[in-house]
Amino acid sequence: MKAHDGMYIDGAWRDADGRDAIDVVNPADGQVIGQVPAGTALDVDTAVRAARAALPGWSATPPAERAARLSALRDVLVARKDEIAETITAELGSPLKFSQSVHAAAPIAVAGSYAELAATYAFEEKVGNSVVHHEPIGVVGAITPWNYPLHQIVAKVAPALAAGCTIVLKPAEDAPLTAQLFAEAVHEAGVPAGVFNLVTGLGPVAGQALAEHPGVDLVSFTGSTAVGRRIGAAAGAAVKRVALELGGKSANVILPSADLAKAVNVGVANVMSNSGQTCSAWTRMLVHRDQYDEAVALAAEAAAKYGDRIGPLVNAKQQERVRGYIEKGVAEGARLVAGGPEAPREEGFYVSPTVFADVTEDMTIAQEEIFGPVLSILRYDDEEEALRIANGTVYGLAGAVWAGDEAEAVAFARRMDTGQVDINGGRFNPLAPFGGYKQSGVGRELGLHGLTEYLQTKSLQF
Ligand code: TXE
Repeated sequence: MKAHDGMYIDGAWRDADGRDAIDVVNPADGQVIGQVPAGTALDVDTAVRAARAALPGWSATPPAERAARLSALRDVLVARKDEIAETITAELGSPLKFSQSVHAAAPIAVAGSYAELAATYAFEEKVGNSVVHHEPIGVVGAITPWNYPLHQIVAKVAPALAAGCTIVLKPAEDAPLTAQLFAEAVHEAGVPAGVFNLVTGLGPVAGQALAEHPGVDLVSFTGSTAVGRRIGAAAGAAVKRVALELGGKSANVILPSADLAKAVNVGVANVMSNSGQTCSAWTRMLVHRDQYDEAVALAAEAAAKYGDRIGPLVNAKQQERVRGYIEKGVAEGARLVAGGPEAPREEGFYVSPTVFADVTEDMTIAQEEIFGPVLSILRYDDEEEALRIANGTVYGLAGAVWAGDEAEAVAFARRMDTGQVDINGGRFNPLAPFGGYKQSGVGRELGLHGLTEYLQTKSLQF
């Protein structure tokens, strides 16, 4: 795999201050496939200064020209789609088909949507005797995770560019090659020097330096709740804007009138997709008591079909973490009906697709984010109990409702404390806002709501 040994700062690849390197490992076989520099606080500072210097020019660039750069970026991503998919498969271990159809395709749709929004959004609007200007917030510090490595980057960088902000990105240490490829794409798209900058490095070093840099006006973070909490606290102390996209423990509520087999099969696929490393995954399936045994049998069968076809987890630490949760589920009395803590292969960081039945609300596996291919199936007696269980975690990122009648599902969804609900399956929509209720986060990504995260308003009174 091609790797740059510098940082992309001010429009060029430059030597890093940091002398240490980060090994990039293919989790499917544990082989080192490249190295990137581990940035220091000085690397971050250089990048933030470049972003600040570029801010007056980019924020004054007409939205139509910003839209043209975003459109060019989308075209470069389309042209390099195969390379993107191969790089993500090498870093993340995801099956190539999934890398093509999801990891590479979703960011293309998102970049395209912001090219359009930049061109059409009313950056000035008349309100009574005032004109309200929507101005860029300034320099954005973006910190992204590895689970959807390109999508998470584009979901921050595209709206920031559309808004007229400049950016310093610190991507996840597990997937830096995808970030380097993205920096090449930004360059190829003709985005001016300094508008987008990349510093690879470790979270507690480069990530923390970026989050705490006084030259950063908005920190946009996606990752663990523990780190998000710290970043939020630091931003609060500095009175600076923050957007946090954190964990989830989403409920898949199957109402008695639903097509049970479809709801269970799609539900299992949702959890196993990307080896369960999806913050919005429907990891708790809620089934009515009368249909419970049938649902468990269907889910066990569906999970067993996955066999060893799913990809590995991203690294040994995540594999250990997920195994630990599976062991805890067994110890707390849940019934294993598919999979288990053992890996289906000797090589690579795999975990078998796992399904637990007889899961009760109080169990750890029903409350905490596992971030692996593990589904918990819970029983409910009536709709009120289903709702109480669905809303009974600290999270509120996503969810699903299935019913024979769409209106019935929508009525239930309205009462869920969560940021996004798929009705009878749902489909990805790059224009729909995505983000959390409760401890799943602060702020929204994608679409118009994602754009306004990067804007601040000024009113002129006449
Ligand atoms: O996350 P981290 P990890 C959850 C999921 C997973 C767990 C741990 O449950 O099992 O988090 O994953 C940077 N200051 N999610 O350890 O550490 C880090 O370098 C500033 C949910 O990978 O939060 C990376 O770029 N930045 C999730 C990013 O934060 C710091 C996606 C995320 O890494 C930092 C990923 C610090 N002190 C994990 N420490 C989702 N919401 O989709 C780390 N980072």
